[in-house]
Amino acid sequence: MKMSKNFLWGGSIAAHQCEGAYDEDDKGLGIMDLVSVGDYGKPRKIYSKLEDGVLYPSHYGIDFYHHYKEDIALFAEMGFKALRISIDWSRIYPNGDDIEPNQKGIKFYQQLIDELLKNNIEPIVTLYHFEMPINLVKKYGSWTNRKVIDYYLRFCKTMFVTLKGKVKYWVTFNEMNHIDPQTKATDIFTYIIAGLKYTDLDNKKQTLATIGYNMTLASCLAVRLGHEIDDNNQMGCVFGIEPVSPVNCDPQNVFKAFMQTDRDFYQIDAMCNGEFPKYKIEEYKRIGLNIDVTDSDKNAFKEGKLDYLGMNYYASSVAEYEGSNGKESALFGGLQNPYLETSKWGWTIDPVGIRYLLNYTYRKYGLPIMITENGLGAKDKILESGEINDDYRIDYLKEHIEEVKKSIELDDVDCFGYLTWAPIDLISATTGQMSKRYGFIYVDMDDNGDGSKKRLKKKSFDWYKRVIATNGKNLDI
Ligand code: BGP
Repeated sequence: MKMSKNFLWGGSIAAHQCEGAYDEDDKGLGIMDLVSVGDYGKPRKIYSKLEDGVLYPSHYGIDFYHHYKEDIALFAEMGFKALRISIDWSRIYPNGDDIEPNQKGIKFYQQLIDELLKNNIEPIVTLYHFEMPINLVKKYGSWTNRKVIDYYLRFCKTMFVTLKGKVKYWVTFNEMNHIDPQTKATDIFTYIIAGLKYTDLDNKKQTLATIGYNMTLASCLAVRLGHEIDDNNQMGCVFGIEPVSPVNCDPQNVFKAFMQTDRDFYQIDAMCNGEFPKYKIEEYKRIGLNIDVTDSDKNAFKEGKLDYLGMNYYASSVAEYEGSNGKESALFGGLQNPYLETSKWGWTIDPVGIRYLLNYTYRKYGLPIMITENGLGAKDKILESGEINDDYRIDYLKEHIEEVKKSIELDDVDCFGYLTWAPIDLISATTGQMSKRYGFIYVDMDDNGDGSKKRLKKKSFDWYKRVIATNGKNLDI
């Protein structure tokens, strides 16, 4: 297959990591507004209410709320065909259960989308990127409660109607998939997904299973609704997945690796195959968990199938095995691969993994796939000349794009877009740091939120511009 001339080159950002302005224009408090900055290897601290003297990076982000025109102009200068943004639910329904939406929040996103369209950039809109009004957690228990699905659909409907005819590509959820009752859960992952700390949960396994089910169901209902409101809508969901290798060819280890790679695919199965997978229901039963699949849920799975899949890819890992004492991989658990390098934050760099996943997923579902996130978090240095030579980032992206191209041109995977995380430096989701930088554009701010907020082009800026201009043909530094 040839690379389409309409291939969507661009980048991805998320509201809580870039907007700032956390209490402007009647925005409500969102779950990430209560999480502090972490440090290398140390998790972010999660608070139950705002406390004086604590630094909450979502409160300032990179002030995209007031800089979006300038930032979009820079993306346009790079030739972006697409930008994935997220809509912060707590700007639209500050408490989540409000009857009427907040018009000021709506206006902001209308202007943002108009600005993208004016610059010929296709907006790709995520409806839930770790951004839930905290009130829904406190009052209803978050996704453990089916009422929250109704509030989510109310929010989705508002956005589908508001942006009808302007937005075609929707993402129902970003990475709902890191909370499985069978694997080691962490506070930060359950919190960013559902606003709940793992260690605080009663009946942990059942709660995780219920959340996983309810969010999957919510996605299917949103897909159905999106199609009802506009049949031009292309409905997708984004998963953060990684290939897991066996430590050796002992069949037990090979099997473990398969099961760990496949861990989160039950949700994708549910969203693509028209029913919640029986193997998962049976697995839950065996470990004493119960999921109530009602007749109306069954219809939702049947009628809410995805049009495309979004894939976030950063790293791969090695399956844990009996007696393993290898170095833990820093991302979704598992072990580090001794054949591969890691980033400064311990994420294993494995370009071939992206080809593996593209093939695996495409052959399983036959749906078009967009790479919705891929990138390298690194420390950048401004030289005295003012230049920022981020060759390491160019190398990472180049090696991954090469594998994406092979997937399309040699393996015939229908991959229709590649979005980097993130085209501009912003707050890290897992650490809250500003110094974990991903962008082509440097933002002059430090981990304390201090700095001029000035935007500077890194070396990778011109590189990516050329990649886009040549539709991926010229990847040379
Ligand atoms: C993905 C999230 C993004 C982003 C990215 C990088 O899982 O969807 O929001 O943050 O990971 O992670 P981090 O910011 O922790 O380096």
